[in-house]
Amino acid sequence: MREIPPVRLHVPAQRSASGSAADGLRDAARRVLLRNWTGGSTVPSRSLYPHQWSWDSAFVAIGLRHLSPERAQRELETLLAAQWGDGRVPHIVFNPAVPLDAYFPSPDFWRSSTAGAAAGAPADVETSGIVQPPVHALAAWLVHRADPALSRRRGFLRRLYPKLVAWHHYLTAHRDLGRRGLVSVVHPWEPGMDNSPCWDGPLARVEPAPPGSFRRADLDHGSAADRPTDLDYARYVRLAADYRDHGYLDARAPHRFAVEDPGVNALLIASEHALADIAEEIAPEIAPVSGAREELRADADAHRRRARELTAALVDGLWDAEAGQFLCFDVRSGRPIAERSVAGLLPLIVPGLPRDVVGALLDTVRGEHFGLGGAVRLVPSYDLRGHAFDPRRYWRGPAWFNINWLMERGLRQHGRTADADALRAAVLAAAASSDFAEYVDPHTGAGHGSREFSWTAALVLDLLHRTARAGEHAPVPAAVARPRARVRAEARAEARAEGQAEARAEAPVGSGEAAR
Ligand code: 9WN
Repeated sequence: MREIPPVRLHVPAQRSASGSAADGLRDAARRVLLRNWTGGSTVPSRSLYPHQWSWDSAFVAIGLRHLSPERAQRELETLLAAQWGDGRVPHIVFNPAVPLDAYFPSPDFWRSSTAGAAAGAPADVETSGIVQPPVHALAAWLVHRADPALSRRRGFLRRLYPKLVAWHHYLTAHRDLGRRGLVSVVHPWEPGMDNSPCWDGPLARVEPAPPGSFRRADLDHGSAADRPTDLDYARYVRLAADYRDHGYLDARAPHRFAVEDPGVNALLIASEHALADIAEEIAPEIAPVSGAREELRADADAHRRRARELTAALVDGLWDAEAGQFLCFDVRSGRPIAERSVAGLLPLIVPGLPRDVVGALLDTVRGEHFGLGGAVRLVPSYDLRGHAFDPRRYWRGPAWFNINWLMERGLRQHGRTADADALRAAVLAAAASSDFAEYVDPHTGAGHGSREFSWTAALVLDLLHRTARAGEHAPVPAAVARPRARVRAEARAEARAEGQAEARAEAPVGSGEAAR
């Protein structure tokens, strides 16, 4: 088994003094990422999630690139080293040094290296058998942009590109369960929004695993009032066990839960655009004699074409004009799911949406159901007026930092600069006051879940970096200020770590300038 020993880094204690609030926040975020780094990747949280998670690592890499572009590259490389032969990128890569009872379901539940052998699960590392949203190509592109010279020297994009292509191919070839040109998720953990009210209907058809047949580890660290219920867990377990018992083979598994989620599909589209950029970027690095260079240029066109086809399928299949947002679609019942999840707003990051769709989405973000700029400062995960709204329970209302980071990009991409600036400021304030919480109550900003959460810290670093480059003044609370001398010394160290990081500010996701 692969060894990823936990490393101990010296992290100076936080001090209060006169450094600027933004510097203090940056410094605190940096410390979180250093603490949560395990030598080849980052754990989402030392207590609740002590392994590597797929979409967490993508968001972490996006922030880590400002601290160490090389670590950011390694974060994604470590994840993709655990990719399966059929192209899937598993949602968890287990650290063999962590005791089995630290997280459930543990490697002995998934048994990937044996049960997943027919699907090409690696023999030398244990993983889960399900997936998470495909943010990785987008992350790889952003990481490359932080230090293109280092990236070229390490062959970062050249090595990752075929893996990312295989990953997208797995999703489009094996997961179009509804045969509507869209990707389906087969477990509530796959869209990353585990306990969304959108899953209540489809999950109700799943027979729960017997209560005594498993032991949850999450309640050792998290409050039961925040986490999914035991009944939800029993159904999660049943679905995962059924998939495993069918060799994780999509053609064989019963997939009693199959849902087209607009968030997952939107992220796939954004990542297809990023793949086009990556193909164009690496084409000149390939020897002209082989013909591979021309192939890559053709690949770039194919990625853009696929992105357009997926966008058309997204609008045809999941747009609900009356709701003013995208809805999930229950493939088993053949019906849309009448719940407003923030996943239905994430297509704002997709370039090339019809104008009326964009207009309606922007109205919905600020309207009564999501209340941005009115009832709330951060976008909630679920309808503020929904029957299942709960401001603190997992994905049933709280605001999450990765989602708000994506929404900020979406708003900015569509020219809503004032809204994007306000959202950015609110994200920074909530992260600072909650000690980088996993998520917050959208009304009060009170932190919930674990603290020192990696993607919260990483995305704070990313927002601060872009703020500094744009010369903007994001209002940041002074909760984490510390001495100026230390700030300067660490800024010098950071500059060294960043090496030749580009001084160019990023343009919005997608567009011709995708994700620069
Ligand atoms: C199951 C790690 C993950 C996130 C998910 C979040 C939560 C796991 C859990 O934590 O899910 O994958 O045990 O609840 O919902 O988005 O990737 O941070």
